[in-house]
Parts: sequence; C-alpha cells; structure tokens
Amino acid sequence: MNTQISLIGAPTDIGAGMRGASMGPEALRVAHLTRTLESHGLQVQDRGNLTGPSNPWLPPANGYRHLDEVVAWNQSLHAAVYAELQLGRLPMVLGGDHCLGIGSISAVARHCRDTGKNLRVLWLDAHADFNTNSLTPSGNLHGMPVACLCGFGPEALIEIGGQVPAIHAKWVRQIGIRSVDQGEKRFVHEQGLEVFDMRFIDEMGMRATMEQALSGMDDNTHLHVSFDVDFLDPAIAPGVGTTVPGGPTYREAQLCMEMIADTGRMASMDVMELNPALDERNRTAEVAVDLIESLFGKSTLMRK
Ligand code: B3U
Ligand code: MN
Ligand code: MN
Repeated sequence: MNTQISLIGAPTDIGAGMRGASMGPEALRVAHLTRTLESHGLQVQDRGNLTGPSNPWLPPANGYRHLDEVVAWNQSLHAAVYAELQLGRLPMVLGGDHCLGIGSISAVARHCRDTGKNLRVLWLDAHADFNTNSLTPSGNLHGMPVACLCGFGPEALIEIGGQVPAIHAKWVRQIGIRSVDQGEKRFVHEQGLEVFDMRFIDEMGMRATMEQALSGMDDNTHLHVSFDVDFLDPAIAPGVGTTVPGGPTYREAQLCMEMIADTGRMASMDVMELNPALDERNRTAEVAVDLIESLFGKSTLMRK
C-alpha cells in the first residue's frame, strides 16, 4: 500500500440537511489523525483546507439545495484529489458532507482512466445516496452522490470528471445500508448496485460480507473507500447529521476496516459526514480515527 498520505480538508455542509459537517476536518485533526497515521510508519502531508462558497441555507430549487455551491466545492475537490494522485500519493478527503464524494471519486476515476487501472468503490454508509432530484425527499445533494457519479444528476455535477458517467454501478459495493427512500430503492435495483445491507450482514456476518465485497480485485485494482461515518451504529458514532439505528458495532466495523487493509489495494479514501456540533466530546471523531488506523493496518503485526 502507498505510504504517502495527503490529507485534504473540505470544510463544508453544503449538501447536507443539517449544519455542522463543515467542522469535520478540524475535529479529525484534533483527534490526532496525523500523529496516529505517522505512528504506523506512514508519511502524512496535511494540505490544509480547501475553500469554497459558504452555506446560504436556502430551500431546494428544482429538487436540489445549493446546486451551484455544491458544484463549486466539488470542482475544487476534484482538482485537489487528482493532483495528489498524479503525484503518486494517497489522497484522504476529510469532509464535509457526502456530496463531496462526487469530486473525490470523479478524480479517482479519471486517474484510473489515465493509468489503466480498474476502479472498485467501497461505499460504507447507512444510506445508498442514490437519489435524483425527482426521487429525493429532501433536495439534499449528500443523498445523491452515487447517482451523480453513475451519470444520473445535473449536468454540472455529472460532468466534473470529464467523462459521463464517471463510474459504472457495477464498480460499486455498498456496505451497511439500512435507510433507502422508496423511489431510491427501485432505482438502486434497476441500476444493479451491489448492496450488502444490514440484513445481509446480520445473516452472513461481516467476514463473509467483506469477502464478497472485496472479491474479484487483482493487482491492477485501485480500491477507493468512501467512509460515511453514519455507517456506524449511533451508539458508537452519535456525531453525524443523520443517525440510523442498527448499524455495525465497533467490532464489526473494525473487522470491516481490517479486511480492507489486508487487501493492500486501498489507494484513496474519504471520511465524510462527521458532525462535531452533534458529537459528545469528540468521541465520534476519535472512533473514526481509530477505524482509519485499522484501514491502514493497525492490527497487522508486521508490515508486509
Ligand atoms: N436518503 C435521504 C437521507 C440521507 C441520505 N444521505 C444522508 N441522508 N446522509 C435523502 O435526503 O436523500
Ligand atoms: Mn453518505
Ligand atoms: Mn449516510
């Protein structure tokens, strides 16, 4: 695995239904993200925070809240992530709400096209984030990034990576899903997204789930992990805007991260939706850092 990590802060809640995810990057830093990664022999460059439009907190227009601002943030993030990949580094995006997955993953997809890599996206989330402006109950773009990446969304967003669609639904594995809107459910099914929902995890266990989700990768696979902190059960991660009960426990989440680390294929990642305004003494940020540590092989006794 690449040991050169670049942290990219994207302090915005522009796509969310609640304010506060804009403070996520700083909370992760306060929870000692850099020092923790360095303790595992990784070389970390904190690139600081991107800037972008502030949150005007307006109602949705045409089914989208703050579309122009979401486009601006994602364009800037796309450029930042793409630049790090070109430098041969592993970009870690510190969100920010999950609408930023559009800028991040479109950049990863573009890099994979440049380099002839196969992209696999692991989407760890309570939500499928596969709404469109006609399906969304909220107009919040953090509920739409996977659809946008697959080519279903407003032109200005789906075009950010230079090719539409940026990714194909068959490259995506969603894990931990337990809240999908009515119309969104049908659309997920129609597009053939591979979803390992909580029912699947309950029945099969996290080990078999991850074995399946990670199967079919090879030396030419670029693995991107998009970690929405609301993936976790609210008992261990209260600091998110949209908690959904019944998520993975601490142990299940650890195993999930460890099995990803074991592949050695992770080459980019996002940490999204952490909302310090809703947290308790930064404990959700600390859990997130702890799990990120496992993603980079904390429990591995010797670096391979
Ligand atoms: N599916 C709902 C709720 C939601 C999606 N993603 C988050 N919340 N974080 C929606 O508004 O699209
Ligand atoms: Mn999400
Ligand atoms: Mn979510």
